[in-house]
Order: sequence, then C-alpha cells, then structure tokens
Amino acid sequence: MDSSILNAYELAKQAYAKIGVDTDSVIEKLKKVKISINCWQGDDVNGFLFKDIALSGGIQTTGNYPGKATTVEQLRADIDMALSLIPGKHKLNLHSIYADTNEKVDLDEIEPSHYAGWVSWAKERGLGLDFNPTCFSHPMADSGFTLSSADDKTRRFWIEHCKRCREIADYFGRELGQKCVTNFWFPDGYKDIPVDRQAPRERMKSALDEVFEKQYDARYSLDAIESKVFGIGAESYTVISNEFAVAYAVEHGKACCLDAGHYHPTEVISDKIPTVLMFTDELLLHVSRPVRWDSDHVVILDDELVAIAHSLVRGDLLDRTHIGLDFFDASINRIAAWTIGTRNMIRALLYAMLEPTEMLKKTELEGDYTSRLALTEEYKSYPFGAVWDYYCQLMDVPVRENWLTKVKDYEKKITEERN
Ligand code: RNT
Ligand code: ZN
Repeated sequence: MDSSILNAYELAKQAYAKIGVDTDSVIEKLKKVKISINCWQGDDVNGFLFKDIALSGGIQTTGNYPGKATTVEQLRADIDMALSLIPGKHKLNLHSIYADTNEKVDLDEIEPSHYAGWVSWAKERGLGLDFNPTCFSHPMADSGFTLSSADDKTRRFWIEHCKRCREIADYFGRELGQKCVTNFWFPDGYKDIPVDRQAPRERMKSALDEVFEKQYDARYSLDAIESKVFGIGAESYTVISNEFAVAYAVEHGKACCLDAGHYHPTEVISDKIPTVLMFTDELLLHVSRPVRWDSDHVVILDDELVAIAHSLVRGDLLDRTHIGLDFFDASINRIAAWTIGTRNMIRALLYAMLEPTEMLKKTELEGDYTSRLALTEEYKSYPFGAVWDYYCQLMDVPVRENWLTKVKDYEKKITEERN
C-alpha cells in the first residue's frame, strides 16, 4: 500500500470519525454494492445476432471512435479490461442481441443454450448477469410498434421474444445463484399526435399480461418495466408512459426501471426512487446522463448522480435497488466510457455513505433547517477523495487517473489493431 495514500486515509478517517462516520465500515458496505454494467457501450448497441444492424426505436449512437468490439471474444476482452479498472464485483447487463452462437437464430427463436458462453464467462469471474429483450433495431419493429402493434403477426413475434427472454433470465439466475433482472423497454409510440391514445396501451397491457403469465422463481429473476416520456421518432406519444409503467408494476408485482434520461428535463429520478419504492418491492435504475435527449452521454459525477446516491443511502434502499447503467457513447474510447461511468457511480455511492445521515435526519426533524443547510454544505469539502483513493488501492485497481494509461496501452496494443 502506497504510504501517502494510507496517510491521507488515516487523516480522513479521523475527520469523519469526529462527525460519527466510521470509514472502515463504509468501505465494507460499499464492497457489497453491485453495479450492472451495460454491455452495449462496448459496440454501439450492435450485438452479434445480426451484422451491422441499423439502430432504430430512437436508439442512436453518435461517433465513430475506432476499435469497437465486433466479436464476442473482443467484447469480453474489453469488458475484462474495464473490470480490472473498476473496484468491486459487479454484474454484466446483456441485451438479447449479444447471443453467443454460430446458429442463425431470430429473436423469436433464442434459447438459453445461445447464451451458455456468457454464463461460463460470468461464472469464472464470479459476476452476475442481467438481461434485456431487444425490441428495436429489427425489421419487425420498423412500424414503430412491437408489443402494442395492431398487427397480430408483429405482436406475436415480440410476445414470443419476450417470453424467451424471461426463460433465459431464469437460466442465468439459477446458473449463477443470483437474481437476474430483465428489463422490458419498448419503443412503441407515434411521431405525430395520435387520435387514439388508449388502444395501443390496451394492447400493450394484454400483451404484457401474456408475457408475464408464466411464474418464475423470484429468487432467480425479476422483471422490470421501463417508461419513457418521448423518443426520437416518437415525439408525440409513448405507449409506456411513466404512469403506465408505475401502475403496471404496482398491480403486477413487477419492478419499475427509472432511466435518468426518460423524463422531462426538470424531473429527476432521485426524487422518484423513494416514492416508487413505497409501492413496489424492488427497483431497477438506468443511470444515465441526459443531454437534451435520452441516454448517450457517459455518467459524470454531477449533482443528480450524487442526489441519486443520497436517495439510495439515506433511504436505506440499496438492498431493494438494482443499479444499472445506460449510456452508449461512440465518440470516445469505449473502455474508458465504461470505466468513467462505473467508477463515478461507485464514487457517488461512497460520497453519500460518508455522511452522518441519522444525525442530519434528527436535525431536520427538530426543525433546525439552518444546521441542515450549514452541515450538508460543509460536508461537501470533507476529504472524500482520500477515502476513494484508499478504496481503489485496497480493491487492487488503479488509483486516481492512473487507469487511463492502462486504457491507452490497451488501445495501442489491442483495439487500434482491429481496424
Ligand atoms: C431506451 C432505453 C433502453 C435502452 C437500452 C439499450 O430509451 O433507455 O433502456 O437504452 O435497452
Ligand atoms: Zn434505459
């Protein structure tokens, strides 16, 4: 252990101890948090089932940074690289299009066996897996409607796809001995103002009922439903609005997926987290950074990320929340994107944990709002960076920006050679 990092940590530990925070036990708590890392940052949401797919459903990546993974082996090597720079044991979030198979299968034909390679990969590393049906970037989604399509053939295709995804999730959960969260997001919506706002929602509801008909063991899988306020090409109407998702999840014992980029610009998920969790057992997050539209930009350590972490920590909601990331920036090194986004999520959680929450809650309850503001502001310049550096060193990952050199080396040796 580098002695300057250790010394700085000892000083920080004393400073935090004075306000009643035990940094060693915070570190133990942080070690247990798993982040579900979005595999799709690694190849601009292409996957391996179809070659050079045209992205649709409002999913867009911008940028053409060289060296993206085009095979399962390459993607795995890149994720391994990123994981070596991120402290802790986490989960990988797969989309169905990332099947590891040489068979030509369509989305309504996928089976657990097509993902067996991922299971062994995750087992070897002690990682968990999460899953997603891919209801976009496919000819059957060209109409802009999938599960809520008025066309029987289209609707049946997607219902079958979603059912198979649930079976695969159950397989992941059982094989890995930890819950696999499956997120259901559909691009369904209209570019222009619809006449009938109800019928697509009714079709969506009954299609979902069919998808969720089969009961799976709750120890191994959990279904989540993601809403969106609008999408590119669906600016006037989105079938699964926030109200739809929350109501459906509450009524059917599902989880909501709150994506930080899916609400009106002044709405934040940090305030939705504690509210939604009053009415559902579990929650999925898609932590993202919305810049004008949806979720392309890499997560940064901004006020909302800290607010999200505060909501989870202050409300003691970490055990019921599955923290997933959702971004896909093709304009920078993709391994760096994973590393920056994931390290930031963990850093925000650490920052939030280094707070004397009970004392602050008491101050608030007593109506001492002067102290509440004074203290929370002063705590912002406590030596949180020293605890973060120590944590990285303890977990055997690069301290501070030292990870960047490793990414640059890997770029020279591996990713640049791909082009
Ligand atoms: C799209 C949703 C969805 C996707 C991923 C790739 O608006 O946020 O979660 O980003 O499934
Ligand atoms: Zn999302």
